[in-house]
Amino acid sequence: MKAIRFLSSCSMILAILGQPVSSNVCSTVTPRVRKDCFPEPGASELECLARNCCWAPDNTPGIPWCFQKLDSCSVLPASERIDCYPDSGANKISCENRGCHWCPTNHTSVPFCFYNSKEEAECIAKFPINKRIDCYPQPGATQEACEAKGCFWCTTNLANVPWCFYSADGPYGYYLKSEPQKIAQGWRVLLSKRDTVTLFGDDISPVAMDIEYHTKDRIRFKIYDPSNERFEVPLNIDSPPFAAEDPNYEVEFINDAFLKLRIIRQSTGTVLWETTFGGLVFSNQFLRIKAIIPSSTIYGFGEHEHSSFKHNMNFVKYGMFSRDQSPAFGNLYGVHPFYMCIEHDFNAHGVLFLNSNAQDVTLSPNPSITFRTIGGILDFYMFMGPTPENVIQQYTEAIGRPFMPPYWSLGFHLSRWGYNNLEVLQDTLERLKEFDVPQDVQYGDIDYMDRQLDFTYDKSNFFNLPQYVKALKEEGIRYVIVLDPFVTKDEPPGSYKPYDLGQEMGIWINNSDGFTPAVGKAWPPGNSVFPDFTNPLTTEWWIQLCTDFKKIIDYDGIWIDMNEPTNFGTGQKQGCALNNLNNPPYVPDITNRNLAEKTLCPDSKTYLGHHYDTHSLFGWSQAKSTFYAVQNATGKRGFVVSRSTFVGSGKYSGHWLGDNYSRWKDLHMSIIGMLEFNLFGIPYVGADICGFNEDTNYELCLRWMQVGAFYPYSRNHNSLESQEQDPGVFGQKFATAARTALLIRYTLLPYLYTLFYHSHTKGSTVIRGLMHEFTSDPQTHEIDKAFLWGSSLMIAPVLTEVKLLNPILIIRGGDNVKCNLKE
Ligand code: MIG
Repeated sequence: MKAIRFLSSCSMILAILGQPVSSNVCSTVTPRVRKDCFPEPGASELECLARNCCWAPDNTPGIPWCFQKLDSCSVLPASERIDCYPDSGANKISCENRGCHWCPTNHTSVPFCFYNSKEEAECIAKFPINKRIDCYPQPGATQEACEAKGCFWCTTNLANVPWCFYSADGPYGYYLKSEPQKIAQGWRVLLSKRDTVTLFGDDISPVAMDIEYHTKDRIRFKIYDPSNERFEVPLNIDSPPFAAEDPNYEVEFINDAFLKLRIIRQSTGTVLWETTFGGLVFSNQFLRIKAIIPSSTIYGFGEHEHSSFKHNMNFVKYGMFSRDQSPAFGNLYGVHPFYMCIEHDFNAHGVLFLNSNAQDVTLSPNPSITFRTIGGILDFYMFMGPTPENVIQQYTEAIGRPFMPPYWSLGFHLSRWGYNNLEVLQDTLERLKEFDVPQDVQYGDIDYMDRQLDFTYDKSNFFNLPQYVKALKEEGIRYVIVLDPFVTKDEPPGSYKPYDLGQEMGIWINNSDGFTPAVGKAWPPGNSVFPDFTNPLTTEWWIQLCTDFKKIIDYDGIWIDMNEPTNFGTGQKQGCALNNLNNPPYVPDITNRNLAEKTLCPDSKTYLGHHYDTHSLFGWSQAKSTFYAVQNATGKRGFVVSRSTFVGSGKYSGHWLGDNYSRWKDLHMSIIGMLEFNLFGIPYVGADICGFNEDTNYELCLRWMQVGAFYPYSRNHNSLESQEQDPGVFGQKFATAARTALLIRYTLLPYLYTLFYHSHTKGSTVIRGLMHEFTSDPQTHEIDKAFLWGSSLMIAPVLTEVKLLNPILIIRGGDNVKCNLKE
């Protein structure tokens, strides 16, 4: 075992002062990059301008009307720039690390690296931005409130640099309480809090940090409360009894004026992670840790819609808390606090932050990453790679290897919400057959159900569904049913077994009292209760229902939806009480900063703890139960796709990227989403081909069929109100083109199946970015419009509209109703 080394360090501060300035760049700030300057309610133009911010109303929800002046290059005429880098060696990175603006021009006489105001220059001189530790993470900071906490106030035009802060070099945060102690798996360190600054009170001290040398390529470091148990994610990653020998990493503790932890790649000396404990916060409902990382080439964090695979590190903040949310900027259905980083010499490593509480992460250009969560512990795992594939293999070794999908599930799947009756479903499948479009799987969405009640079917509109499913199966087409997690409590007693049995078994999520069921509202008539899949009894209940239903509809797999879990209101019917779980002092940067919105109150009780802690685990725990239920019911390998996922879900389910839009942009985003889920250990992934929300069109849908033919999970799915978009509906020409693309897929299925086998046995990705295979070529690092199947096949699709030479407008139906736009 390597000893922890104790080193000392020193740092230099540089600063230059300048002159006052003023200007207005508001019109150059695009709505998307606006940074809120008036987070509290009731902004008016006058009050906004008084803050020296820009005012521009915008109808898009979530876009601030009052925002900071951010376009730092044009804030000032170039001649008025205040030089920030009179010494030599300025470049974008060195300049921005100093906290200044980097805007090269054609005139060498004006500074390229500069301050925009005297105030900024003075602030940065005293408090370099990379030494600022946010002292007011919640919105609405004012100078008074800031200074009352004992923190410094100093505004800047730079995006997301804290205005209220303390200094990384000051006597803050935690210090070493006693010499590190050896434990069997590594080291234990006790840290004590200095009581100079508290952000939200309730700070825990001392805290313990364990550093466990799990394998040669996996190290864990966790900070926890040694005297009280706190919530921990029940993932059970193997923790070997003794420290691994000859690890590929080293750990350094630097007990200088500022206590630091470093994790270093043994072979190269690269510092992969550096934390200064002056910035550590470990209070009951706010935990924060910041790490300096070795490069800004990072990938991962989810579930979000990212506009590029390689992250923008320019102070981007991502919230994570599972939410029923169509892809948009914000927290989506699943939670994956995992990233992969490519170092300067092209080695790769990965980091998991194993925490299920509502959280957000900020990526800063230093480069650094700040993690903030409102519960649990700070539990990190690092995977040493050194190739991107090795990183994911090591990651899935820890969290669980992906399930082995049945061969049939690699074929083409067809779905929609709103066939509404069996005839429409039959007609749709008939035209696929007529045009010889291959199809292996058909779905039943909630419209097959009787009044959207799980484990029923609509006996009038889908009268012959059981027989039809049997007939499909004779033709080799599998059938997958959707199931929602909510169960109505308002059917006549004795008439709806899912409720009656669940009630008898006591398996619902409860209110805060721990025994009355939490009641919300969802699709089924009446009000609904929510099964608690963290309770092992719930799995028994679910297996029984799924097995019973298999005798009625002979399904082959289960599609689990709405499992964030979704509730149509905000919290239970009666609302959420005022308490510290429902109203924590800090709410991470999640949509509308509301933990109960579209779900249950955080103080609801599940078997494993409060919903506050377990909310984002719902989809994961349900996927696990459903996987066993499908195996039990079908006696086969098991096929589950889940909307909500968490770290480790890939062991039990695949995933589709949710309710996307029939827009060209979404076609590109689907590739990024798939690449990310391959990093998350969920390689069986795809987006709704042709787009879910809104009407698609001929060209978009055709291109999407062509790209979708190479999704690991290839399913065309559509929403209730949208025009039909199956590959038969646009007529012969379209169908032939779709068939051609799908036949390439079918020809390659043995290769795809082998890739899944490797993912299941070794944890490899199935589709991967070009950077996985050509890591040492930095040009590949940003490529996200093309992707690879394994190591040997590149797909470089058309993702933009070219207005097909002979554009065809389809109204509805087959060839007979198309008309040529030019005619
Ligand atoms: O409130 O089951 O993401 O794929 O078609 C909508 C109906 C519920 C959301 C899913 C979508 C599905 C739809 N569901």
